[in-house]
Amino acid sequence: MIPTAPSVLLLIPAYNEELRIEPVLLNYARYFRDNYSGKFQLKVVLNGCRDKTREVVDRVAVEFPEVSVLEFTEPIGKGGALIEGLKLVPMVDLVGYVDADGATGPAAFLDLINRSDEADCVIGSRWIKGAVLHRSQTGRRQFASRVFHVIVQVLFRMNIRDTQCGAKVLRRAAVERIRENLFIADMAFDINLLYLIKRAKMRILEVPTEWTDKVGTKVALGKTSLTMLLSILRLRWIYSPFCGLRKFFSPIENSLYRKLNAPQPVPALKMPRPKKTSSHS
Ligand SMILES: Nc1nc2c(ncn2[C@@H]2O[C@H](COP(=O)(O)OP(=O)(O)O)[C@@H](O)[C@H]2O)c(=O)[nH]1
Ligand SMILES: [Mg+2]
Repeated sequence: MIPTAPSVLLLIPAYNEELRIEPVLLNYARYFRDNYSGKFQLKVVLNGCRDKTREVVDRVAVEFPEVSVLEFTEPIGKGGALIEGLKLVPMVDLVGYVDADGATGPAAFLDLINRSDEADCVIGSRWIKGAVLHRSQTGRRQFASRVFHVIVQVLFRMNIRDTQCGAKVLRRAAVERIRENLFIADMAFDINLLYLIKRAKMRILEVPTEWTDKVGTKVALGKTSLTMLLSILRLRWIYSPFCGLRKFFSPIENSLYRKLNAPQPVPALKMPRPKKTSSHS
């Protein structure tokens, strides 16, 4: 236990998670009460759930007031939910996020917090030495994720082994520097976040993590992969010298998002773009 531990806000984006979320919330709340001396808050960010996730979270919150909910009616997606949650960052020293399915347990999340003095952003990695995978993703999912990894590396040259692990911790100052330029609302949100951190020359540390893949994924592989591809191409384009041409193509982009029935990128991407801060643009 750290004696003067930083205050932590853990965000859990959740969509139709009534069957998976309750033990996760209980585990985290109990574990952090017993093992963490700093202030710990857990905020579940919901949008458009058609099941009883809200009721489940509210029930846990009665016993554990450190658990609370932020709810939106619009289909803002996982990324959109995290963008909203990150607006709460002025209240805390560290903010992190994990999936609602418990793939990352509280001890693995605390490992990331404990390394936060070494970097602006600490991310769990399933693909570096020392990682423990209790149950891996399906073969198809692993294949799609490795293809996505190669495309991300070619487009952004970030040299991060696992951009998609759902467990990340950031310092408040890091979030405040990039927050206004986050716009990817779908599952490719992490690329948006990591790329902005790299561009701002802040440090990202990959820590081997413990991971258990869970049944009941919200990822529909084909549609989600296409949406993520569209989003990272858009991100690359925005931070390229050809950014000015985008206005001619944005109606096409927008109609593609609609066809894919995907969460629309957050429109308030602030222009002008932030000053170039790294050699790779
Ligand atoms: N708020 C919100 N959360 C979402 C949405 N889609 C997925 N999530 C959450 O994002 C997290 C990752 O989804 P998950 O199914 O675990 O993906 P996987 O681990 O990559 O298979 C889970 O906590 C989901 O509930 C969404 O549209 N809105
Ligand atoms: Mg998951």
